[in-house]
Amino acid sequence: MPGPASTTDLVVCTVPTYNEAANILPLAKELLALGPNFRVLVIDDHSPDGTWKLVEEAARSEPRLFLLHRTADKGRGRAGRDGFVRALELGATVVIEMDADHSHQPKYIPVMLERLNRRGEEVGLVLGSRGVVGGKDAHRGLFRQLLTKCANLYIRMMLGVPVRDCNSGFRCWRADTLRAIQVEKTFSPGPAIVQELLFKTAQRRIGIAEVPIEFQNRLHGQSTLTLRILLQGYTAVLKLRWLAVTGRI
Ligand SMILES: Nc1nc2c(ncn2[C@@H]2O[C@H](COP(=O)(O)OP(=O)(O)OP(=O)(O)O)[C@@H](O)[C@H]2O)c(=O)[nH]1
Ligand SMILES: [Mg+2]
Repeated sequence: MPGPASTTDLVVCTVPTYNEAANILPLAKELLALGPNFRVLVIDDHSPDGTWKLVEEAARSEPRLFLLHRTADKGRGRAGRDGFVRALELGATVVIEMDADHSHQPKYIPVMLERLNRRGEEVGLVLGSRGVVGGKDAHRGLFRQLLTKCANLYIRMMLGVPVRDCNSGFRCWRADTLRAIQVEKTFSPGPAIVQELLFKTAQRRIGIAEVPIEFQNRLHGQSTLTLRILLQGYTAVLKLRWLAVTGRI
């Protein structure tokens, strides 16, 4: 069933942060400028660089900016889960999920919303995708691009999800989709939340569309991606397959 027009959606942009002090406020400003129906929810895991303090301070004079300051149970996946739950509590009809480091450019959000709400199509999730015609990962080194390609191939084979960019953390969710996949029960503690939610959406046969995006390198700060996290990602996908085979998800 097509959703309401994008102009009537309450769009909550969820942005998990860990040491993103140089990135977060300019990004929040850009997101809020997309329209009066936009809210920004920053989910910070008590960043040592004080990201949460900057957001807390800015939120005092900006009623459309919200902070979820987490001090326990840290991790990208847990922060993402709590962010989705809070976004639904805020009354979101559409939830955007994106990184704070300017890799995901706000200019694509209206395009993603248009795709989500296109008449006559049943789409419950739109991915900002590097894997479809027009999508680009050009600013990344060859090695990182190769890693992404291998990971995509592996995930598509293991999970059978019908999309080209299984690693995209730039996504536009219909609130009903998040409720249907019981987002509050998300169990991935780390970045594998991206694949867990994608898999659960595909399992329920909810329509998934991809719009091309040009992925940018992070503007400021350091990546949280390590070899350990990368390997954990591969085992997390195996675990998802196993849980599905044994009928537990
Ligand atoms: N709240 C919270 N956010 C996190 C955590 N780890 C990463 N993030 C945020 O999640 C987003 C993605 O993390 P990145 O470090 O950019 O990881 P990546 O995009 O795989 O790696 P790069 O492309 O190299 O930047 C960023 O906005 C981070 O600040 C965490 O433990 N808690
Ligand atoms: Mg990043």
